[in-house]
Parts: sequence; structure tokens; C-alpha cells
Amino acid sequence: MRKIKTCISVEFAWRVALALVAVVAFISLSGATVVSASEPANAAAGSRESTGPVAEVKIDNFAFTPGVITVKAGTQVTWINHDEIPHTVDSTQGKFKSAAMGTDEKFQFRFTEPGEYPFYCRMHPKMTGKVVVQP
Ligand SMILES: [Cu+2]
Repeated sequence: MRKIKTCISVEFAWRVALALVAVVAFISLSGATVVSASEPANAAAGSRESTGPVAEVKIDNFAFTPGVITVKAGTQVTWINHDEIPHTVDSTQGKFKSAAMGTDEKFQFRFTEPGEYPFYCRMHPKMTGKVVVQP
């Protein structure tokens, strides 16, 4: 009888040990999950920072300012419409094309290839500008 009891308690001890191992494993796994969950967030934040340089072109009083902007390859250019009527940003080479932007709306495009990128507003074709992308 005593032997059986011992066996049971050994088995019970094993179960407790296994349960502890499982709990420890779960904690370390969830710890790993937390780490891996925060890593992409950090990576995303990092990539947001490492997205490279940014530049801004304002649209004000039917004009792009600056009219010619020179940036490094990889720069993300943001156009912001400060007028009270809609404007667009259209590449004359068909490289990019914004929707009609209302007041304070933005359009963004990343220039990865060196070159010259003239653009205009398709609602007011006399509104023109150019992005010069340097290597
Ligand atoms: Cu316009």
C-alpha cells in the first residue's frame, strides 16, 4: 500500500514538475511573443525613421513652392495644398498622379531614381513644378 502511495506521489510530483515546466515555458514563450511583437514595432519605427529624407512642396495661391525642388534619391516628397480650391500633382511623365487635393490635403511620392520629374496641376495646367532627384 505504501509503495503504491509513493508511486502516486511520485507521479503527482512529476505532474507538478511538468506543469511548472509548462508554466515556465509559457511565460518565456509569452515573453518571447512580447519581444517579437515589440520588435516589428521598433523595426517599423526604425524604418519610418530610415525611410530617408523628406521634402515638402506647398501649394499656395495657385503655385508650387518651391517651384523646383532638388532632393536626394530616396526622398519622399509631400505636397500640401494650402489653397481653398482643389489642386492636383501630376507627373508629366506619368510617374505619379494625385487625386484632387482639398484644403490641407497631402500627396506623397518617394523618388528613388535620379532624374528630373516635372509635374503640373491638371486642373490648372499653368501650375508647374519640378523635382530634381540627385544620386
Ligand atoms: Cu490647381
